[in-house]
Amino acid sequence: MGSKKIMTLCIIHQGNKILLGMKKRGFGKGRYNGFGGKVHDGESVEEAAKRELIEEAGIRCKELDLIGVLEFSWTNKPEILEVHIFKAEKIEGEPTESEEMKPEWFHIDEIPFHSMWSDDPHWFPLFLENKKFKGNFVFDDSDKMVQYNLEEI
Ligand code: 6U4
Repeated sequence: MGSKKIMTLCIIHQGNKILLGMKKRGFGKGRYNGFGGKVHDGESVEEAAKRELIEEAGIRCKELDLIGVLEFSWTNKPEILEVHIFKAEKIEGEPTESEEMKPEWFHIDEIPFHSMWSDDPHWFPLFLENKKFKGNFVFDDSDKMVQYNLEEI
């Protein structure tokens, strides 16, 4: 039986810069990504996204926009991740390093795709233009992308 985990991913986008974090431990270690994690029992997906922003980057955010939903799966395991991707513009507080993430601002022309998940170059252009999307990506056992579908909605 496959199990589906609902997760959040939140990227701060202010003008021509975005805030990413270098993941310091666990799943996706050594890659830059937005902030996020598993949705806990009893909280909404948006509440989870806000909680993870506080926990991982030390910033609060009142308004989040859901831009995309992506499903990630692997050829060698039954797990499926359903990741809800949010954008925030206004934040309260200064991004602060946590045990899990080291936050860093990037110009949108210098996004470090070579150090990110390989699906990111596909959907980031839509994200940056506020175009809503959904899709799914399949990886092999070394996290190489072997198949994908992506559509604007
Ligand atoms: P918590 O609740 O923080 O313990 P945990 O199970 O540790 O959650 P975590 O923090 O490792 O999850 O979250 C993984 C993060 O990586 C989520 O924000 C979703 C994101 N993610 C997973 N696969 C991804 C992929 N292929 N591309 C991408 N982000 C991905 O851009």
